[in-house]
Amino acid sequence: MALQAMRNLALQALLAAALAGSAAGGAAVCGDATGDGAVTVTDGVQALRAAAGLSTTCDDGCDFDGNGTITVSDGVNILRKAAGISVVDACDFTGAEANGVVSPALPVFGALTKVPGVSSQASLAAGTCDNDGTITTVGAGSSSIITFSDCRLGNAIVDGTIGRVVLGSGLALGLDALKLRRVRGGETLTLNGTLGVGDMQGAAKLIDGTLEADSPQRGAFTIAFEHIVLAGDGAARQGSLIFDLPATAAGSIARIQIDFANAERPPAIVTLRTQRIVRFLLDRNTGLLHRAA
Ligand SMILES: [Ca+2]
Repeated sequence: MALQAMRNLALQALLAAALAGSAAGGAAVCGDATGDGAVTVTDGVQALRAAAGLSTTCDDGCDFDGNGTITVSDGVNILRKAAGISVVDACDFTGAEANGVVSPALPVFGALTKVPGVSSQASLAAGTCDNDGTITTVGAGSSSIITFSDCRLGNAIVDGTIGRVVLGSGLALGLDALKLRRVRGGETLTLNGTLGVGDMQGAAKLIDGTLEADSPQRGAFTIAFEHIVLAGDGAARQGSLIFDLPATAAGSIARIQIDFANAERPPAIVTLRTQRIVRFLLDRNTGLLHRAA
């Protein structure tokens, strides 16, 4: 009886630890398809569904051997883990980490299109948010200040200011503590720095410059805009967005480069601190990276 009681206590402690981990949104667990922090038969079934091409809750946690695809073998190994059988797990959570860096930053394009002279489309240039938040523009002509307050733009809430100065060849935009908060997930990013905006054919604009980014999860890093062509509809159609994460930043990722081109799913190259390269494709609708096949 005493032994059984001790086993029960140990089990409870393990369960409490697992629950605490998931509640804090902590480290992902290899084999955990449902995201509850534990690995059960349900997770194995979800992986087998993914392997069969059926709807599933799977993400990186289902690719048990970390080879980039979810197969029957992954599902079987997750079932083995759920049964308490010793198996080697090698999930690669680079995708989740890369999305933590990229997805809170992409809404900056939505904010830029609200600056007079950046987007020529009246519907985009009009100072309206998708919620009750506000965009206020003070000044006009050669210089103005655009202030965002609790303004939902697509997947993010935007707060802070963008200063705008007309130069001979275009605009200079100064981002002053522009805060982006992703609605789903709640990650935040604060941006400071200057971007140059030049005119191109039609309604398109050319954006160059480097911003200082700061996030509670990552620390400080930079985001470089290299000849990014912003189409009239606010979509990036050419150029590169490069995230440089110094050694002081948290995580295993050193650099992320998204090459926009005209592709519906632009390629993103993630370089880990180990020099290993992992390739992704960006889903423009969700702003999320998915592992390239
Ligand atoms: Ca696999």
